[in-house]
Amino acid sequence: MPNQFIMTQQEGPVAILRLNRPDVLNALNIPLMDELITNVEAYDQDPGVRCMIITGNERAFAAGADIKEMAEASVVDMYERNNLARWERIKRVRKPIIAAVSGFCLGGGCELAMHCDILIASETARFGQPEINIGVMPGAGGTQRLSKTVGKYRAMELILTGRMFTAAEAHAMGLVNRVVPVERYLDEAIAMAREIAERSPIAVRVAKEAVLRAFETGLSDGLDYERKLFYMLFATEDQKEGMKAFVEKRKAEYKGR
Ligand code: DAK
Repeated sequence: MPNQFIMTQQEGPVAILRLNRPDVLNALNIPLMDELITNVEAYDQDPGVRCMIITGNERAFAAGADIKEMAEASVVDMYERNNLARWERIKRVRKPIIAAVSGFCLGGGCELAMHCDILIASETARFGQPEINIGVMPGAGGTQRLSKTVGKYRAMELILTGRMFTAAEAHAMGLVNRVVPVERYLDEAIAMAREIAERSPIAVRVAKEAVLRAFETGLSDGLDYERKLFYMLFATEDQKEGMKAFVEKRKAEYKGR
């Protein structure tokens, strides 16, 4: 079925997914989320793709979940929609995802960006978890991921006041990797995605898994997990190729095996 709310584009090993409901600042309704997930999962399976970018437009990455879709919902409606299952599927993607953020990145939009692995922001990006202003609270991991990223006290202030914060603030708090002029935020994300795509795809996926494990477990278990994955990589052709290429002073050619 053709996409309605997601535009996709592939540049070599980099897949770009653009949220596309500009009239409502890319508010994340269920059809958009379903399309996003279908496309992300397809790219995750596609051996020609090594890194993904999720982006919006200059005015908005996404201004949150679609408030109009939720406004009249009952608790049973929310339960039956089972939205969390959708977010869980994004969490399970194994290839790296970069969020290229400009404009509003609010509520579920900010949570979507935090589901990604690296955040590149334009100077005009505005982040926030404003759910408190409409009588609710973050529901797609915001209270947990923001707290783990920026610390308890900053997260409390941002979630309890719902105020927006700038890209510079987000960078200072460690939520954003780089802030660049608005003309360059997507190019910067593509450049970084290309850099990642040159590495061994299997080592990249396994390293992502190991880093994410740090958010789920204690240090000893995490170190144990890391060690096993590290040993596992010695069963790959890419490990042999990477180390051989270093010794032979040439560029490695990784196959993801
Ligand atoms: N939902 C629906 N429509 C939205 C929207 C949103 N989140 N944000 C903006 N729009 C629409 C506006 O209604 C307006 O539509 P029309 O009136 O033209 O039809 C259009 O986009 C342009 O917006 P504005 O006219 O308001 O533009 P401004 O520049 O004046 O203001 C703004 C921009 C971003 C400050 C403002 O639009 C705003 O405050 N938007 C709402 C931001 C917000 O509260 N975001 C949080 C939503 S709650 C869950 C997982 C996640 C979530 C929930 C459940 N589960 C797993 C169960 C997440 C919840 C949320 O994100």
